[in-house]
Amino acid sequence: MGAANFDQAAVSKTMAYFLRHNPAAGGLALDQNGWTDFLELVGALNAKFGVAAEDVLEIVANDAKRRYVVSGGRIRASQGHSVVVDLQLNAKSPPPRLYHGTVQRFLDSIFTSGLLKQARSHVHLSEDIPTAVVVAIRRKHDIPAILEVDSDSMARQGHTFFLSENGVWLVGSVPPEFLLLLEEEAWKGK
Ligand code: HQG
Repeated sequence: MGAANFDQAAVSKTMAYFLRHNPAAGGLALDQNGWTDFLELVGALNAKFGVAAEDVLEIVANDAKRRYVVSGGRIRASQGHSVVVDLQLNAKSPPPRLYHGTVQRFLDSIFTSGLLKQARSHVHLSEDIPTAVVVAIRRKHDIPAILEVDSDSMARQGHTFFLSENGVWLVGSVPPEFLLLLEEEAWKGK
């Protein structure tokens, strides 16, 4: 416990890879709702990083984005999958505006085709600008861009929104007419 003798970020990246994208790489299988046996995941991580169950639980508990849920001896990622899973989320009416962090070099394409889910199962949106800024600046070598989404009009026009267990708003796509590029003054320093 405490000062871990393994790289927590590296373990968490591998957890995300197994639980969202490639369970077979860890000798794991996800059920249709995205769950896998917690101790089997620990076994796969132990083989790679020498971690124990309590280390993995600590990573789950400390995860700033609450990416993982442990329940009934199982674990799953709350969102971000590229493999097909049914998270059994209920459709939810969104707040009037949502935000998406991206980078400038994608903007031409985004304003032509809209926001597309790319490799993931949904487009990811946040309720607040600071979260979108964090998403944008993680692409370190690019210039951040923050988009405001008119989720109010989208919902009125029949687009279905979901809220993940860890507070990420999910939607299938966002057509360009619902997007507004925010001026830097609107988000810089937030
Ligand atoms: C962009 C991380 C060109 C989109 C983050 C994004 C987030 C387009 C990229 C979470 C496009 C997809 C999700 C279009 C969308 N043309 N580019 N038409 N439509 N894009 O990683 O939202 O650490 O799949 O803007 O912090 O960046 O993994 O999505 O830049 O919360 O938990 O295509 O992933 O969280 O990239 O990130 P991603 P995202 P974790």
